[in-house]
Amino acid sequence: MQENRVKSGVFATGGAEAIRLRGFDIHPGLLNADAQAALVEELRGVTKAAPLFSPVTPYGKPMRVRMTSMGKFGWFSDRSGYRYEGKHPSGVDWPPIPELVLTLWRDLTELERTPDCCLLNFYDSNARMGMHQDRDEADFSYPVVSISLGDSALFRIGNETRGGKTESIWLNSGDVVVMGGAARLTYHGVDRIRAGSSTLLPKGGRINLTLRVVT
Ligand SMILES: O=C(O)CCC(=O)C(=O)O
Repeated sequence: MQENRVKSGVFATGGAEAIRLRGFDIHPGLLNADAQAALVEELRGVTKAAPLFSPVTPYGKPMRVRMTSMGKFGWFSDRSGYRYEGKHPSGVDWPPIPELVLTLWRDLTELERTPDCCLLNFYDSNARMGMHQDRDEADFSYPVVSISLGDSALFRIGNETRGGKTESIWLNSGDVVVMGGAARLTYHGVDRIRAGSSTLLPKGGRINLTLRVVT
């Protein structure tokens, strides 16, 4: 168990203690209901300016999640490979990362450096994400911070190499995960979404935000 390190008080419910699972720090319910609703409202503006799109893997397979990004860079994939791009596929700049999210990053990581990408993944009830490492960034000493909003997701954590035994945990709306330190390159993925488990998003589904230092 780890102490909940969030200091600003704008997010914390003051409730559950952090759970450490295979080096990932999971903060259950760190974003309270008001913070979740405020964030979803901001994200509505984000997806209006930089709409969700369905990327294709380098193998030509459409990904099951739809996505967009905020910040200086956005994550992108097509037949040329996985990478970060300076613009949305439509040619517009990626919208700025919401201040609420940057405050959360600063409070949790205590780092001077702020993320230059906030990737937004939208999962409908059939979407999932295969086991993978986040390794398109230049410096793995910076953590990736993940925020869950909406329906719950079964999150699987593996090892530093593909395969082997794994452990899973349900991530619920408002939960925040810090993937850093020795676990920064640990394989992880989402096996399934529990449809109807949250009322945060009127049409259902799940939003996951991941904050990344790219360069
Ligand atoms: O949706 C999640 O909880 C994880 C997202 C993820 O692994 C990623 O964006 O690389």
